[in-house]
Amino acid sequence: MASTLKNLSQHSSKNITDMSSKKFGIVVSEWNDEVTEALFTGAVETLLENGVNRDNIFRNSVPGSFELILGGQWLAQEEAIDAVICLGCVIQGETRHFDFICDAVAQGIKDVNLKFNKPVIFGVLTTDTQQQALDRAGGKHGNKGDEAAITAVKMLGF
Ligand code: DLZ
Repeated sequence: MASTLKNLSQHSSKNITDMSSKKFGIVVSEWNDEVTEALFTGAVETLLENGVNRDNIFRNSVPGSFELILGGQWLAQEEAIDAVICLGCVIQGETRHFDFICDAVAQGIKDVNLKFNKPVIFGVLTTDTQQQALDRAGGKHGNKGDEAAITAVKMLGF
């Protein structure tokens, strides 16, 4: 599995340019908020470590991961925002809801990237259990929020 090979917080310093004037919008899903708040903390710390000004980080919350698509679009359409980071956590339940949500969110966020021609990062954990999610939100597999933030930074250095 990918995450057993790679800690989500590891990255190279390639394509990291001056971020001091770049503006980031972060959308955070309230569903599984123990996990998503940890993703948010990791994302903000990583942005700050890479030279982003705290005043240039804008946060909005949405009820669930499905709403990350529209929330992400509302931020992406703001001309001042250079990159958007979408943070969510979908945990497998007993029904097929998981598959529909995960597919819709991945496709929806991809569409927003292309529609607004700016980075809109998929920072959504899709796990079988809450423990797997916690392991990837500041636990033994790192923090997908860090990974999402560094991805945004690197895309702006493209
Ligand atoms: C309904 C639902 C379920 C069952 N599970 C999750 C989840 O694990 N993670 C998540 O972010 N959201 C979940 N949701 C809520 C949906 O994303 C969405 O908010 C609702 O279907 C309303 O559109």
